Amino acid sequence: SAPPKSQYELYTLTTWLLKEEMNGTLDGELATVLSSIATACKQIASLVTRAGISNLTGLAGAANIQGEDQKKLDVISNEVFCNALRASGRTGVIASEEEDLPVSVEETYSGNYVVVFDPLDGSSNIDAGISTGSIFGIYAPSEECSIGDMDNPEKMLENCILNVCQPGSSLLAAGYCLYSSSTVFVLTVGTGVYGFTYDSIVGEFVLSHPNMKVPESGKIYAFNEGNYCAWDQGLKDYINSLKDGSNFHGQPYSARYIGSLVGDFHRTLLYGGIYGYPGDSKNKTGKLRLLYECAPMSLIMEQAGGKGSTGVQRVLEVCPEAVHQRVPLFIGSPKEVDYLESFCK
Ligand code: P6P
Repeated sequence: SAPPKSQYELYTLTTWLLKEEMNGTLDGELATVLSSIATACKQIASLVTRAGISNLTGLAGAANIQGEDQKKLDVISNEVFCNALRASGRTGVIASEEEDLPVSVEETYSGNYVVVFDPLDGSSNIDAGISTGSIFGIYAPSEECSIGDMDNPEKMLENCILNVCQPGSSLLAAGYCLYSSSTVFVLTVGTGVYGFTYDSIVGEFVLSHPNMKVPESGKIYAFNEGNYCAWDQGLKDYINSLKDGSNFHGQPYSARYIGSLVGDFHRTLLYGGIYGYPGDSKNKTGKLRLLYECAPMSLIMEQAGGKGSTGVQRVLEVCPEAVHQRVPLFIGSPKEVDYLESFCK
């Protein structure tokens, strides 16, 4: 019979990765990449928590390719992620919201994984101490093209772009780390969704949310209604039906909007409902980036029994044509996303 459970047994992220590896559902090299990402998130959690007392709030004085003013912690978090991925020795190419172009990693000696990430999403909330998060996705290197050799930089860049521009359906793993009232690392490797809460005393992510499943339906919607006037009529009708109760629930929804995708997503995953960032008359494809925001979050939501849609198609089926391509995103409980799509057809 199984030995009595020790009161001191700690089920950490490391334990979980080792068990997935032993079950044959996770390649050891990929486990190493995930472990290095978790270390980067621990470092970022500490930086974010102490931003106000270590002169790390405010702007960095530069803008990224998105034209967004970079916060100091955007730049530092990006550096933390890149350092951790290089040090893993298993990463071939990285693409970041904060990097204009994908970067090939010379230090690779095994694995050669492609990692896409938003190192600190929602950083405009930093100075106010409101939730932020890191988002990542991991692909196998593209069979069609190896990264190539250093003496042909143009060809190498082209191959790097081809390696990162893969549809979300090809993701091997995806996850995020929420920096909020607690620090929670949530990931999927294709066998369901698991959440680990950071225990700063031990310095480990400890399993707190085994096999997460989004409720079939919920009563909360998260949209920035400040953009209402720029939305198309179908979307206005949809939002109005949530507010006046003329929806399939037969009663009004509650509105919650943190302005941080990771915070709004995590609440939606746990409580149900829908988060949306639609396209509008100003930006037809919306604001969120397909590669390192919408696709990883859609894989997680689908693995938890939910849906991630552009309004007209499954996010995971969209094949990126550009690294920083944007798509509209509607993500959450299956019933809410289906209902939303009925207004977008
Ligand atoms: P808005 C943060 O900048 C972000 O990318 C997401 O985290 C968040 O959900 C969204 O943009 C907020 O955008 O236009 O509502 O402020």
